[in-house]
Amino acid sequence: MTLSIFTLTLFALLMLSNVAAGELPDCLQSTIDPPARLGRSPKNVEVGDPDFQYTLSFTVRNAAGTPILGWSAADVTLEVLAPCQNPFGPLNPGPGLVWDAARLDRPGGSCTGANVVRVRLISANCTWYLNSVTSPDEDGNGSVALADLSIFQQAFVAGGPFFQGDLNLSGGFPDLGDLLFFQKHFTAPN
Ligand SMILES: [Ca+2]
Repeated sequence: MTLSIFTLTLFALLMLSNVAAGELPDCLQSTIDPPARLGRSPKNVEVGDPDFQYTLSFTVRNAAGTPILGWSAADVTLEVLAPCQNPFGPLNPGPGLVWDAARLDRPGGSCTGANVVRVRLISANCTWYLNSVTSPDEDGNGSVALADLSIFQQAFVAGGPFFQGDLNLSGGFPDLGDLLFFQKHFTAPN
């Protein structure tokens, strides 16, 4: 009987340790989407159409690449760092580890530079960096205005830089989709 209880206890402990090991976040498997660039806009909510709103999501995965559901949003932070205009942070995601349209309803601007965006998974001591920020508020003054259109237009005509021209984060050269994206933010109510 004693041996049986001991065996059961040992078995239970082994099962627990397996579950715990399976639920450890893996820094190499966890991902950010979109992976290359953060988008933000002072009109992100006012646009009112998910097709033209910036969001960012984070997926915590274990070593097997399986998403770990229900991870605490308090354990994940997003920061925009200098020299980007209007750096903010740390900013936690909402449910499902998504920085939704409201969370990214922030003054611009657009900028590039090594490691200007930092995402951290605090408990695992993991850090991810993105190297550019895109915004229809190109100049970062808090409004989407003609001065921003001028900056976008130059990137549109020149075919880059992407952080100023690829407003819809499609990853391609600036095109009519990006112009429409700008238009939506330009015309959205304040
Ligand atoms: Ca502006």
